[in-house]
Amino acid sequence: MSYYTRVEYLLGAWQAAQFPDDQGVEVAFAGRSNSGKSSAINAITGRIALARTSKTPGRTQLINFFSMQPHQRLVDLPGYGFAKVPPAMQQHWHELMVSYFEQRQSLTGLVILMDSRHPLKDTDLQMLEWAQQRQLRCHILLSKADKLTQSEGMKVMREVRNAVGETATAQLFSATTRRGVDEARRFLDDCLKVK
Ligand SMILES: Nc1nc2c(ncn2[C@@H]2O[C@H](COP(=O)(O)OP(=O)(O)OP(=O)(O)O)[C@@H](O)[C@H]2O)c(=O)[nH]1
Ligand SMILES: [Mg+2]
Repeated sequence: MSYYTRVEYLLGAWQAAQFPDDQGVEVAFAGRSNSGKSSAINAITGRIALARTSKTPGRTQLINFFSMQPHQRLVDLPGYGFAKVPPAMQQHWHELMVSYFEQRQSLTGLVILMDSRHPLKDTDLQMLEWAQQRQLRCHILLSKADKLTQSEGMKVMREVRNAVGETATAQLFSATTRRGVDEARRFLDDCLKVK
């Protein structure tokens, strides 16, 4: 059994003051609203309803922290790029994300979820740039790969790998079929070695 199954919900933070102690290591999951971040965390940890998923974009408004062991965490970030969110909320989201990325010493890796049918949007590129500025290891999950044929999947993976170059690694992923779970865990394993 994988140690990811030992994961537990820690807390949801609406402000930086609520983040758990900045000790140990953590990997954050970022991506557009509805890209499948919460579903990916559930698939990777093998826990069906650990992170709440929704058909309504913008559901996860908090930064949700989960821990496998003390000082070893996965972080479900609120989705970006959802136009129907009121401007004040977008502003709050932006400030919360900036303070998270600027402060968080324990952040050792970033997973960016992109719907494999709509990858590389402007907001995804901005997230990649933040990761680069922070010199964070970055891995792209091309999600919902079950919606693509084999050849469509290969094509999108080639395109994304070409576009991001050395900035990030990328793979196809499906929370529904669990395709790519082992590969995703290998990235997490590398980032989550307790310092
Ligand atoms: N077919 C398919 N649907 C998926 C997959 N992963 C997620 N979904 C669906 O996509 C929708 C959004 O998934 P979530 O995991 O809630 O997405 P999220 O990125 O956490 O969304 P926010 O928290 O709103 O930003 C849900 O209806 C999921 O069931 C997948 O691998 N395959
Ligand atoms: Mg979510």
